[in-house]
Amino acid sequence: MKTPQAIATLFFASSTLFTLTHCTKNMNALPGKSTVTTNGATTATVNVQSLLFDGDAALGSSNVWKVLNIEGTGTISVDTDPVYGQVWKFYKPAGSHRTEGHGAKNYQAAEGDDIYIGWRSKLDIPATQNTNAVFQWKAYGSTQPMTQNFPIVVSTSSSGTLHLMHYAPGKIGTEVWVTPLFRNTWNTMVLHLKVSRDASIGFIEFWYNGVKQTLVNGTQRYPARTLDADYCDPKFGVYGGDPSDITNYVHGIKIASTYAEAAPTGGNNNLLTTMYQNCSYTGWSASFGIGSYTTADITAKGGIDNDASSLKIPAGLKVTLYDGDNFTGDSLVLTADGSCLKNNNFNDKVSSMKVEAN
Ligand SMILES: [Ca+2]
Ligand SMILES: [Ca+2]
Repeated sequence: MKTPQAIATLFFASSTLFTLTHCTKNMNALPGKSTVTTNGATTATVNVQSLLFDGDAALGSSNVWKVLNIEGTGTISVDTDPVYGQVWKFYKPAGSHRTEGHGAKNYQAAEGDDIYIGWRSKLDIPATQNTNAVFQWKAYGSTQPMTQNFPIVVSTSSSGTLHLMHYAPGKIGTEVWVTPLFRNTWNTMVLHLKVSRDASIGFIEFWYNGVKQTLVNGTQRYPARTLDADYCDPKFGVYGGDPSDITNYVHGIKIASTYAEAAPTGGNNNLLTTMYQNCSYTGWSASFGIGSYTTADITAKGGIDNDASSLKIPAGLKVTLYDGDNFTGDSLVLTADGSCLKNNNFNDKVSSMKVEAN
């Protein structure tokens, strides 16, 4: 009973073709093909897609969430994003404690399952506002003991980071992974879980913006107990961060048995700032991700010392320009496009630069 939303399509070797819709509940939705016998006569090749749950906002709240958890005056609504269309908008006002959607409707992970949970998120939040969670893998039920409560959490910290936490029995937290918090821009995440109450069987893997991450143990797989109490469900939104107005936009929620089907496509935020020779973004150009760049580094990427006159800076980045090499001399901080550095008394001066998460 673990794959109620699995979709299986049968491709028959003969000319017969039909779609199986209501007979999938006892099937393992493993990817790939297998041969089945129907009525003891027809042999077919089954191509089972591995999408287990689709949390698309366009499907409507009643088809995605089991329960809406709002403590205070928050709202869960559907917003229109210029790139992604309909997205979930979880708004938690200052003074409220929780605005979360408890998924996943018609889906339940079971002991031994191997699943990928993918989504993209954009957080409108003060830079150093800690939260209890912007994503939870939350335990429910009372037949079996509740020892972890929330085995896996993604949350923000007061030091301006986004981190992935695992809570072992006794609610002993470990920061499994951490990155500077990129606010007001889309970031994609995929959790790969081996779902188990046995810590020697269960594990966590994690992709951020399309890149599989090295975790706190120095490898890309963190062994852990990933199932607590009777069952665990994913929750999205905002929990905690009570002093602040916080909005978490979430899109592309999927649970699947392969990375490829769970991972949000496109729009990965490998954020780059681009420097141009002339005002209004013309002439030579050179692009830079997060990092520190000396004159030699700028030259190596196609820039020219003392020549830059405009910069494109996407939301989520802060750029500090320096007149001197090695981050010395006069400096200028920009957090948005600079169409002509003459306006900032910084034309044809840039000799080194730092690009940071904003
Ligand atoms: Ca110039
Ligand atoms: Ca200079």
